[in-house]
Amino acid sequence: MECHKCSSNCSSRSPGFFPKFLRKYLKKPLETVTEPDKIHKIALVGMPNVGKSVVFNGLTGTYVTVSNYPGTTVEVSRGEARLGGTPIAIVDTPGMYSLIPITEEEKVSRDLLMNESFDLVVHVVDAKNLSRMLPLTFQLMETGLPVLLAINMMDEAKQLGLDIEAEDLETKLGIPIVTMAAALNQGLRHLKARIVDYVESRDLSATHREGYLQNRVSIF
Ligand SMILES: Nc1nc2c(ncn2[C@@H]2O[C@H](COP(=O)(O)OP(=O)(O)OP(=O)(O)O)[C@@H](O)[C@H]2O)c(=O)[nH]1
Ligand SMILES: [Mg+2]
Repeated sequence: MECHKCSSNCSSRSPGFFPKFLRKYLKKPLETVTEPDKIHKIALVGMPNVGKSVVFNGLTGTYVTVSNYPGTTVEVSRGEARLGGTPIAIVDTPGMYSLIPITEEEKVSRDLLMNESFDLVVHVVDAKNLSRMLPLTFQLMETGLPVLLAINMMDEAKQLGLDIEAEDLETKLGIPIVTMAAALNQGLRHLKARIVDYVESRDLSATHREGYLQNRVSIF
């Protein structure tokens, strides 16, 4: 329909006029914008097949989006958890062996850690192969990232007769440690409690963030 045939008197309206039936589309993005700094954000990182996605599902439930990391075909899952009343954004990163990337997945995980500001990085490891996995914990810590170590697959480690002295390790490493068997829903509540404890201690997060920002330049 040509404009002059329209029954509406458009010319008398201000330039900001927007048809009523379209206003909901105009308003929606503005209303849903949240300030990123107001929500705590954590990343799940670790080698492939250690149980990151099982932990992610245990933390987030149904509020999940999966999308390709920009410019890649690598999928990154994002979700939100409400832990003890605290909303926390959670990112499930692709498996990586080292912060010095070889594969595209590792590069995506490294970029995520470098480009997004996380209040906490949960390093998920396989209890059966702890000594092979701890070097990545050290790399993450050296970068200044705030790290929590989640020692997963404790059920299989126990079957093999492996005994992990988590409290001793926690004292030695100086970071929070949780033991769990995510697939059996064991240790998940403890993990949630420690995540909340950690992200709510803002001073600690700020200190870690400062160290992180200083160190990231020297390592990368
Ligand atoms: N026995 C046992 N199996 C587990 C546990 N947690 C995860 N798994 C299993 O380990 C396998 C890998 O789990 P995922 O969550 O896909 O591992 P991931 O770290 O996300 O792997 P990538 O995405 O490839 O890096 C699955 O078959 C899980 O069911 C656990 O605590 N105990
Ligand atoms: Mg996964």
